[in-house]
Amino acid sequence: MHSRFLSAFLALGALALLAAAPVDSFAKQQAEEVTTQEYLEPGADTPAKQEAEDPTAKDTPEGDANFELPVQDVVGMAKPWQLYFQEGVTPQKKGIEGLSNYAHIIAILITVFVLGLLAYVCIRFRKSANPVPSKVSHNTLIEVIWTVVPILILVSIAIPTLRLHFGTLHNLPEADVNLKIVGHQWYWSYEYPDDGIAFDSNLKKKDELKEGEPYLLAVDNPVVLPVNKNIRVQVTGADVIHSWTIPSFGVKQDTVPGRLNETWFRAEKEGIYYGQCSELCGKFHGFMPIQVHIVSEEVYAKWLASAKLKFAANRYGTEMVASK
Ligand SMILES: [Cu+2]
Repeated sequence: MHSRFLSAFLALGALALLAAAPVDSFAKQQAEEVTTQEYLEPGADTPAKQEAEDPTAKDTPEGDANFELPVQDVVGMAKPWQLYFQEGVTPQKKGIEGLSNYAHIIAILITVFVLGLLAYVCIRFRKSANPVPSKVSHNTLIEVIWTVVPILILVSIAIPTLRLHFGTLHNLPEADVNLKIVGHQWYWSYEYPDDGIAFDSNLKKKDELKEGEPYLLAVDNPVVLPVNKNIRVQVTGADVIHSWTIPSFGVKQDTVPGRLNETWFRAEKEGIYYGQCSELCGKFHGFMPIQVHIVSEEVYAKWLASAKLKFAANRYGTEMVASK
């Protein structure tokens, strides 16, 4: 009898708690919102209020949401039977090509020199031509030469390497456009903080490809950037390490969770450029390509206006933040 009474009492209590909980948490949430708002800007209008007063204030650019990017040549893509690099269109990539050529010339000269020496020794000092071998085992001058000359060669490679590394690759000039890139398993998301645009970029499936678009390289939402402008790129990872790479730009930047890495580039030729994630990041590592359109300033302005409409739901400070 006692236990039945007790369980009925408990059930009633639980019901009361259930009924009270939502009301209580809602009231709490509202109270919190008010205090946060007041704490940030005492007496200020809420964003919702401002929008209601002036709907055309700042967030409705005059753009065409259906704006299509003009057809462009594909510049940055590997071709069948291609030798050497993909075409370089940034100062970094040109510097990398120059350094690579220089190091290769030195390597070829050394290889030819050593091969010549070996051939000379084999022929000149063969048994029939040189029956009594020399007993010389030390020659100070030669030893100094074969120590000093390689040091000089290495220094002559190190100097342009360091100049390229600190002078071009990591010496950020003043940025015209900022681009934030987040690597996800397995897609990229891009943010244009200057313009409040944010969107995801996913691989196009085979049946989504337009004519001529390469499978495993084409994406649904490509990155669009202006030609001859300094683009500051900040990258981070959402889950594991990825690497944002465009061979034609000479850019390969690891996206590390919890870290903001930075690089820059200035593309000097309009066109379409492809790249791929270059850090093994899981089972769909090969399915998160990168597509960049380098366009004229006028096209870029039109694209920006259209992107603000197209990706309006991802706008900064509103839904995008709230949904995370
Ligand atoms: Cu990846």
